[in-house]
Amino acid sequence: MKRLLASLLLIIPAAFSASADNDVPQVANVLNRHTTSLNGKWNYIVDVQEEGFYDYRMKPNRWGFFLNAKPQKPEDLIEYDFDKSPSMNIPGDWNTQDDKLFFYEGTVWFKRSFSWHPSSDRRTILYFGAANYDTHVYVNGTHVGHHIGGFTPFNYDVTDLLKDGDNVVIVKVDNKRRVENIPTLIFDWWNYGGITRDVLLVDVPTTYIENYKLALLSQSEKKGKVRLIDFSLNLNKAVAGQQVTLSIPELKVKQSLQTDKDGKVSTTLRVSKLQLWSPDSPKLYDVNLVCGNDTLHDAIGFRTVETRGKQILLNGEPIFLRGISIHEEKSNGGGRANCTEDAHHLLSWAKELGCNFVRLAHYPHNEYAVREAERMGFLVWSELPVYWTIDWTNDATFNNALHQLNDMVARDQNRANIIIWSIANETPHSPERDSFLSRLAKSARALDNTRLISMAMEVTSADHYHNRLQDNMNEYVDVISFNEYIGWYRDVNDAPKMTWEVPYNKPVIISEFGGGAKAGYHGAENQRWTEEFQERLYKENIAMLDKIDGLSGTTPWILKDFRSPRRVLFGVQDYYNRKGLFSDNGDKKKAFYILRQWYDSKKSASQNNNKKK
Ligand code: GCB
Repeated sequence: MKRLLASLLLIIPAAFSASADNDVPQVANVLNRHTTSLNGKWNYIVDVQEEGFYDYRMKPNRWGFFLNAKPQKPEDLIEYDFDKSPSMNIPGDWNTQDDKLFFYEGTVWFKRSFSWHPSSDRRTILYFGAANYDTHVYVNGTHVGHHIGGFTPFNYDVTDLLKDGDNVVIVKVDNKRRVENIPTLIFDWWNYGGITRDVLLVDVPTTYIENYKLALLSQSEKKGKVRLIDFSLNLNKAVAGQQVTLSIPELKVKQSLQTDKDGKVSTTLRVSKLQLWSPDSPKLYDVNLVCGNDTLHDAIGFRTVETRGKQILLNGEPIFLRGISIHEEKSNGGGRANCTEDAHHLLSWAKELGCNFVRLAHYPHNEYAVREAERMGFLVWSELPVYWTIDWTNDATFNNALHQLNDMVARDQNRANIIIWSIANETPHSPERDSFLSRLAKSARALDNTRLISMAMEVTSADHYHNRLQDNMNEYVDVISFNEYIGWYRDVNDAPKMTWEVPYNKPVIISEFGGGAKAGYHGAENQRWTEEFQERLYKENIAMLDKIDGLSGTTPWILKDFRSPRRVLFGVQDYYNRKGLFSDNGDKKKAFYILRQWYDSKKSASQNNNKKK
């Protein structure tokens, strides 16, 4: 018995007691702070059996990898050495950087050394833009945090662990799919593993601005030509009496406020001659914040978004959202996208298509992408990876979703272009799902009432050709969005006979429709995988959808072919979902021109309407 107990102890992982600490507040707007990049080459060790996770005190000849141990004497046995291991680029997924890791799902350890010279009156925050999926972080051998979730930022104050001179950060990333995760076991995109976004050391004073929000109040709260902007800010600690100065020079705003006992300030600004942000005129204002030694800059746009009956109003005017869905994948052959250039490339294609809206599916995309979309004039739908068959009754799963929601909102609440928080995609109906999603929707609304809430629903058909949308979540969302695949998962010849009924007085977005085609494969329009098949599918769908009462926008599936392990048809799919309007190499398919033509006509119609006013 004793032996059994002893051997059980040997397999306890070093950080077993550290459950995920996703509660650590986010330091917002890191891209405009004083930072030192830890991007670049990191050594890595693939650890299929979690060998590196065991504490050397329990398994003396194993030495947890987080210790970065080195033999002290010639006879010392240490069976790993980061410095002799290969390296890869961070940020970057491991799947496209090492052929052996293309299909790998499991643990990889990463190590990076850096030199540092601490200064007594500053704090250092170690920031990760994202790592997919379950991450442990160690600095100089000490465990500093455990984060779960693959698409949101997290950070740790590591000041007290840093030494003058050489320092080591070691990160364990595990991307095994698990039933209780968000997303869960099955999803239709590549499970890119690794440290997929920036790693930065953020330099801040001991008291610093943690987050803030500037939001234009709705049309109804407009007082003559004066517009009202709500401003709120919180420091990293609850200290009263700190002076915070906000200035927006172009609007002649300069305000000084004192923090309350919680380290917060809030006020409503009155501004005149405000130029609103819109896709046609994506105006951003320089905003400066100062609190003691902390100074922070941002570029912020102001707009309102509301619904009126079945219309979406941007700045008080009805708008048709000419959208497209996008995965966060590089335009040249795949791999996780992670920089402005990657985003710009994809968004330029969306511009060419005539879009004013993008659905960043199916998880929060990186901050560069959201900001680039804002500069280029794209409205954005931002989404949580609550996808398909989530473990609805698991409290930990709900908390995970809630953390991802909080982090998505905390990072992007000042982006004028985000108009929709989407809380889920194609979730099969059940009372458990309704309970989970309604709680999530309420939380989203409580966090941010300056945007619309939606989710991609499924249609439950009443009879063969008559589709009636019925979803108990209708009362929790502002916009009714649903995916439909007439022409792909159902016969394209059905399209002209189909009628759609959305029995709710809310705007409608078709969040997905589309079908696959292999670029360059031509043939008859009833021949699957030809560009002609996809072209016809788009023609039929557009004609069908245009008749839906309250149609306020569409985000067809999808801009570009993307990698997915579910898509195994040899010679055609080759692990790509082929529903792109562009191939993975950037070749336009015929359906691109059909959608562009429709969007051109929608744009002209809205311009004519505006002229008539
Ligand atoms: C869907 C999903 C999307 C898939 C798509 C497809 O409904 O929302 O993630 O990739 O269908 O291609 O089947």
